[in-house]
Amino acid sequence: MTNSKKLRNLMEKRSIVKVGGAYDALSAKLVETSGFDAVWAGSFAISATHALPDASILTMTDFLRTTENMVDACNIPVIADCDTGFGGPANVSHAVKKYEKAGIAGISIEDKVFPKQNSLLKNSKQELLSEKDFVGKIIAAKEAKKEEDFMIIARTESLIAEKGMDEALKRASAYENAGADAILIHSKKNTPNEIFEFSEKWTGRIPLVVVPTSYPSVTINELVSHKIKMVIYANQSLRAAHNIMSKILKEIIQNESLEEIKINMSNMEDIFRLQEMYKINEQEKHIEENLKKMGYIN
Ligand code: SPV
Ligand code: MG
Repeated sequence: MTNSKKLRNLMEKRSIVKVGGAYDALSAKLVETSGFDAVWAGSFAISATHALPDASILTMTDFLRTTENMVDACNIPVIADCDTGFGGPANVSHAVKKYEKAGIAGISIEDKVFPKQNSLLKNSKQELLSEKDFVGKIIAAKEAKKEEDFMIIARTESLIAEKGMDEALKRASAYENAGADAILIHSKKNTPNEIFEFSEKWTGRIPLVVVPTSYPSVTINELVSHKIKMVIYANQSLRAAHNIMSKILKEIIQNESLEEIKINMSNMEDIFRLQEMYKINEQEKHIEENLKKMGYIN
């Protein structure tokens, strides 16, 4: 079954699809083994692991390479954050073709002007692209995909850009008409109220997706009861890794020996299992048995 079909099935079967943010194959694999339904390859986290701003600095190829590693490591579907689609409609078409070919289950594109800045950055420039131009990108995305199931998530930044609820609803509706498969409604408020208002007023047929980074107190039950079909925990894995890594490195440099380190680390066994080191031993045994049978060794 293709990854995009897997994602479509999850959208049908689950009351809410839980998506965990990742920034490389290791974190994507941990998202999978922790029980999430799908992986979010987010531009903030991937840019951060390159120690670069989340501001359309990395290229499509950079994001694709990282996301392909995640797909190769995982059995669950991977959804790629494609920012503004890397340019105009022609860039969106190209991205959709490449991402679909790489086994990515779907992409998200947002209605901001290129170059964009992270939506949650204080005092940042948050300029919306015209509705018409973004609809053009959705048409390009829809026409470029080969598989019907490949999911095109249209993300409106109307609330981030403080353009109001009516604008958000009008744009979401236009994006549905243009062929989007889901609407990501993003908010920078520290309560879920405007997301709930949006969902209550939303009369479209396609599902709603949210990223509750700025309103972390929202519960799964509240999201489900407000008809939210997908929740993306976009950057917690990155922030956790950054936190623990900074602490442990400081401890190591300040202490005489590793024995004095108080912070828990995973042991090497945990990592060996994740990278499937033991499979190599099994394979070697298997090859040896075959070589014996074939008379190459005794
Ligand atoms: C990301 O994870 O890159 C996102 C979500 O796009 S946010 O950082 O909130 O913009
Ligand atoms: Mg992003």
